[in-house]
Amino acid sequence: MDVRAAVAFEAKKPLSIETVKLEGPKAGEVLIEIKATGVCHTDAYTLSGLDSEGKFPCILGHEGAGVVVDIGPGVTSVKKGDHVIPLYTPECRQCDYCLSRKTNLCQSIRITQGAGQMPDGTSRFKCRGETVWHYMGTSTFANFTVLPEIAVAKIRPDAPFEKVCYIGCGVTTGIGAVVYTARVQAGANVVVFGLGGIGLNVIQGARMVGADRIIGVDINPSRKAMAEKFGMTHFVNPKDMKDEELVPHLVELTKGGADFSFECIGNTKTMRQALECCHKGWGESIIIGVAPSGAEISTRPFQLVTGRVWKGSAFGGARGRSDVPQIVDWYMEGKINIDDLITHVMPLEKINDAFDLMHKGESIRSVVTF
Ligand code: NAD
Ligand code: AHE
Ligand code: ZN
Repeated sequence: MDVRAAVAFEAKKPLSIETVKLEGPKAGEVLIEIKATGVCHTDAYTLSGLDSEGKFPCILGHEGAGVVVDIGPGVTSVKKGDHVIPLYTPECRQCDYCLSRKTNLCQSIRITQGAGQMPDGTSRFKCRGETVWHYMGTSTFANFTVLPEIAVAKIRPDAPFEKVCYIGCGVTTGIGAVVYTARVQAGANVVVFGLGGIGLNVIQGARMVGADRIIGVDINPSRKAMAEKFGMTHFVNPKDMKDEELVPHLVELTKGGADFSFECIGNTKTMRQALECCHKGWGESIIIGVAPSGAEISTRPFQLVTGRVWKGSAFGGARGRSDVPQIVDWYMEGKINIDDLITHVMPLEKINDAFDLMHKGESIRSVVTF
């Protein structure tokens, strides 16, 4: 079939709106009509050319919501008409990783997914006769896409696509890092580096679980008001002090160090600061930000010897098919705020504006509706 998609032909170039050929679903796969998709910083990261898994031409996008319009042979968990959120972290419930119960990182299709392919090693998209690769197994910058059934979460039909698409990445990543990865306890002191589409969700997760001090760190002063609305108690702009003053200032504000810190930027320098502002003996720092391929983190090993813990979190530690429907319920029940984080809505033709707004620090989340 013909679909409308924003194609990334090469790194660092604007996306191009094209009519693309899409093959239908094979065994175990579903065809989804994408109704809305968010634009995440990770899409910009891959488009920048710094992602070792970036493969061009491709259809980016991994924060979507839509409807199942066709199913391939053997599909049992969803049917035509079901509302779904595509999962870049699938949940097969059969691989060693899923069965371990220790991680959300299902590996059943990770290799082909990282190579821009469907599980059978092929791409289903073609543009002007040329293969176009999938991205993160989701390719939501298209009005139709195919996905394995293990990579869709069935959600309630009354949830608005243009809001809950954000649960496909940013909301789940931020709130999940607090509740599933770090398991932040009530009364904890929390420091959040980066108050964008992910960090603000960390903040609302921390408030949800009853954290005490919630300190936000960002170089963009316009983030302060929004972060306060979501539960931030103190704002720190690193530009207001010398580099070496930031960590001691955060340790003082947290009365000895953070119980938990979260890095939501993707910068190796702030990753180190996030670890080092943690409390001696027990503070845990969770890396969420994606740093350029080849970048490395460093700290004095003494920081770890003296009890600080460095961890990472992908998709908030959430098991997509099991946890995403519940996060949609939290939104529908008013327990979490998504509406105020979606600062811009646009048609597919304007998708490059979403990247510009992000780079200028003017948007939290832009959502494309089809
Ligand atoms: P964003 O652009 O919306 O937000 C980034 C924020 O960091 C901005 O507010 C910016 O002003 C701030 N910032 C930049 N440099 C800074 C510095 N030196 N000190 C303090 N603040 C600084 O991005 P986002 O969509 O929130 O994504 C954040 C990061 O998380 C990206 O690296 C993205 O790739 C990554 N991410 C990871 C996962 C995961 O599963 N691990 C999921 C989604 C996004
Ligand atoms: N391809 C990149 C890694 C990118 C990355 O870390 N992705 C996160 C999700 S970011 C969503 O916005 C993730 O889920 N990682 C786990 C995984 O298996 O990819 C690179 O640097 O090679
Ligand atoms: Zn994302």
